[in-house]
Amino acid sequence: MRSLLALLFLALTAPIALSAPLIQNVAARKTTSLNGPWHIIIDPLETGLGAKWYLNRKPKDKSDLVEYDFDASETLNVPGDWNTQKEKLFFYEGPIWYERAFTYSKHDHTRVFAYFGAVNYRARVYLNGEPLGEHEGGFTPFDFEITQQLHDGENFIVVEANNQRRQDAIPALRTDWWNYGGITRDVTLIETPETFIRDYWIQLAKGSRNQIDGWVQLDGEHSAQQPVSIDIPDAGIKTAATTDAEGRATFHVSAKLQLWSPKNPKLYDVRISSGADTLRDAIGFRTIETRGSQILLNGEPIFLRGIALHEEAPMRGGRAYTEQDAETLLHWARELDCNFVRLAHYPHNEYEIRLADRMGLLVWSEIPVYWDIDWTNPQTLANARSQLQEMIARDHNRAAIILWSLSNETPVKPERLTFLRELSEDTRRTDPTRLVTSALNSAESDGPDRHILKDPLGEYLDVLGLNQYYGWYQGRLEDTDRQQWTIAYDKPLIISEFGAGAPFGRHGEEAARWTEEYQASLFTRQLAAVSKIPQLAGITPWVLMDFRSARRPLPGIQDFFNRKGLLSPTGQKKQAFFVLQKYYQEKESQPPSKP
Ligand code: GCB
Repeated sequence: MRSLLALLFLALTAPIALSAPLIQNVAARKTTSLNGPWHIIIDPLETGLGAKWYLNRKPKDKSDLVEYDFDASETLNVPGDWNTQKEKLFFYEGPIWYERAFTYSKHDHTRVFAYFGAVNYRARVYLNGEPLGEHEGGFTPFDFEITQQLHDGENFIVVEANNQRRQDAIPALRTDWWNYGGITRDVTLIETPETFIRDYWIQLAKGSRNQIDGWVQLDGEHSAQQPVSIDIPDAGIKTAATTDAEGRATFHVSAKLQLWSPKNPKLYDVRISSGADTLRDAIGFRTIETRGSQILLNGEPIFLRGIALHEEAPMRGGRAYTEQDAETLLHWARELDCNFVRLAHYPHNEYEIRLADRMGLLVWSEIPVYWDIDWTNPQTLANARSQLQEMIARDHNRAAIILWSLSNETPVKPERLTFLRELSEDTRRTDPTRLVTSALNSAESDGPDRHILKDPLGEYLDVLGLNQYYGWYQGRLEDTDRQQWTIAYDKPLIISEFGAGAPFGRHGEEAARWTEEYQASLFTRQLAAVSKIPQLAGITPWVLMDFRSARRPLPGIQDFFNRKGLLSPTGQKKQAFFVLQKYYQEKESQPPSKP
């Protein structure tokens, strides 16, 4: 029994990601990009692992049998999904082996790490034929130290990327977005001193507007008892701390700061140094809390004028991964007069978060615990916990992020509550400074035209998200305005989704589905209805731009796109865009009253 319990404990606590703790702020370090063309071998029968393709072998002589050859194989661009780069891979799900040669000049007294922004979904990584490790989770970064395996001169790196869906994975088998596979974000080699600043957390102390609480984590042989300095010249802060036996220096410093907000997204130049390592970051300081059903930013009530979006590339299609993609998407949100975005349904790339920080857009960031998953499987829980930790680890210095979302539209049942309660506790332990939310969808009927939200998960959230599709999946368009929702908690509510499908340019009468008129009318009616909910603290309608989904085959209308976007994939604005824009402009001119 004891060993069984021990096994269970191991299974519950064993991290799925076998990579080391994340390296913070890659852009500020000495790096070499491995972006560009990589050779690929498509491996639908999963031959590569057994046949050790990661050895990248060449025939020794004319009689030697080697049945693969990366050098002679076709290429895919990294970063990028494979589905939109080659037509034959459009629906492909399974492993693809990537290989790329590079030269490197090694330096004494330095360490080198291979950092992957994201690989969807599972990655096994090898350098010069040696395994580095593996990683599960398609939207979070990971890194491996390669100091030992790296050669001075010629090297080759091999990645097996596998986007096979699995019942026990996160997400599981069904999603309403495209399962874009491959090395979808930047690949970077990072060079650091032997002892270096791996991570740091510099934010206002919880509940305080004039005290910065922080820590700096060193990594390396000489990380204990080391001096660390943190300077914020613009705020007149120059402080020092010493690391403990684990290499962590903590500090508390009082500060007179211009607080970060959508109206004044002030970022301070922060300089951290220790020994041979120095880093700079641009960090904003703000508080976020709730009081009853209000969300308070820097102590003041704020209404979140939001929009939900996928990480789908505007104009060219496929997974978004460039700074330019983020610029286009977030500027559309800004044009709508948003101060808030819901980044659905998984952590988006770091360019987007950093841009939100600079633009003053508040962010809801989510892990892909989506619909029904394998709630009772300890490996699935470990996987969710690890994706959650990685999401927080990468972005914990970003003022823009105010909400960590644990899940989207998960069915109410006891095993799901146990699972999500665990994630809620993890989030609070890891980051007590931000709010915890989830997009719920279990409002029940409470009489004619009345709905009540009393999902027991609400107890473990700071802010409730509610997705409801009255007028589209449920009920009649013309009855939408008079719907009423009761919320069984005295907590802020965000209507985290409503919407209707319409391809750009498809017109007809208001009552006709798939027309811009129907969509615009639904927006008008939904906005009228949800505005009456007393706890309403924000809205993120579904969705900024049409996005690809294999669940949406209707020819001539969907063509494998979810058409609930306010914009077409090439940026044409539908009528509903202007309905929401007008609502937000009016909302902005009547700020929420102080209690
Ligand atoms: C939802 C989901 C979202 C879908 C959307 C839809 O409730 O949260 O991922 O794409 O509905 O369009 O059906």
